[in-house]
Amino acid sequence: MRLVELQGESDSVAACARIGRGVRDPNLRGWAALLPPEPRALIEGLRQSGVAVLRGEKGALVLGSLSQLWSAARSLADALEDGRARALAIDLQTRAGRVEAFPRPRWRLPRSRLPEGRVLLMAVLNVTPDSFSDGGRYAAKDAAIEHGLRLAAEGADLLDVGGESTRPGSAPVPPDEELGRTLPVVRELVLRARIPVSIDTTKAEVARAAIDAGAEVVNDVSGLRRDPALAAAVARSDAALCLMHSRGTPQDMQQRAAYGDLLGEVHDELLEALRRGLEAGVAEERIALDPGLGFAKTADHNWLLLRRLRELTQLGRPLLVGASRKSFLGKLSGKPAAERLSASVAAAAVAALHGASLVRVHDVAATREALAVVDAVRSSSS
Ligand code: HH2
Repeated sequence: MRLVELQGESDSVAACARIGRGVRDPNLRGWAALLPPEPRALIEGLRQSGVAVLRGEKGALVLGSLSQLWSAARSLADALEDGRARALAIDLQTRAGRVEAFPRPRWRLPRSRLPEGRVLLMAVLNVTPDSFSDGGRYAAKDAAIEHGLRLAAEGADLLDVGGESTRPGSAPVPPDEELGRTLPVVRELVLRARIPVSIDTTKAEVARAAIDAGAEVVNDVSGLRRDPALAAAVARSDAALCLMHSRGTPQDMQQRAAYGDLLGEVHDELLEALRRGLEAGVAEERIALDPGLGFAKTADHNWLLLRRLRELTQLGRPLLVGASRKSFLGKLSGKPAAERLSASVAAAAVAALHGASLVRVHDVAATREALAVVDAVRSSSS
């Protein structure tokens, strides 16, 4: 079961195909629940409660506003006798409530309290020789610390320190080298930056040392797929965790950018990542999720994820989105990474408007100004 937002013809036709309808209606719009064909009691109950139901061979599409879907599911959650039907009704009610919920769910960090009521900025600090946009600029410890302090002064809410580039085709870095790059920077910024520090790593060894040095967040671009010891290392501490969607490794991820149903597959794989974290003992309130723009995604996949990002809020966790300076933005303008500021700021604003709780950016001051506009628009009242 999953909620989908039908914004245009292609969404409508794809949703009809998903439920196995012979005739595909291009004119369906708004929110819809994609349900399995059984149990019929649930689908019949929803129909009787007044929402529109379309059936197909493989499932049913239940159309209505989020509040209509929520109310219909809530009445059925009380009334249905069949256990599976009731569980699906509760799931539908929960998901519709999550998409509507504002403020968005909190992300709990061990010591710092993140500001509430606005979209937050995670600033990128790559202590690497080869990152795609700033590789080599902050590879020396002092330059990295100085840059981190500047990003904090510009208004970042978190600093994400990385010691291994994850750009497509990048070579893996041994843990001791990654530690040598990041640990002195994490240690110093924890003392001086006055905002929480995150470690961007897929390795338990690096995460453990960074947490011991005071990092409050572990940002794992593999979504707990790469190092089986990472989840337990985070669970043993009280650190927060960001789980990003990707497939394969940076070496082969772009060959894996093939989806039959992009939103559905990213949703399901993020849910699996969330479950891996929960099963290892990380508290749900400490986990944020990220669709992973540019990771096992083509440019078209990234645009579609940005357009329909709101659907991922049904997972009930804060969403972090990183579009900053990525190559899909350069494809539009033909500009190199260092000249993608306007496009990056626009993408951050779109993500914020479509449900992101945090954006991961290189350019803090400019993004901050743009997000103030988004927050003002969103909180305006009639
Ligand atoms: N993108 C990059 C790295 N880490 N983490 C999250 N959660 N989300 C992202 O989108 C994300 C990320 C890639 O960007 P960058 O760090 O600038 O480059 P590189 O991997 O080359 O160091």
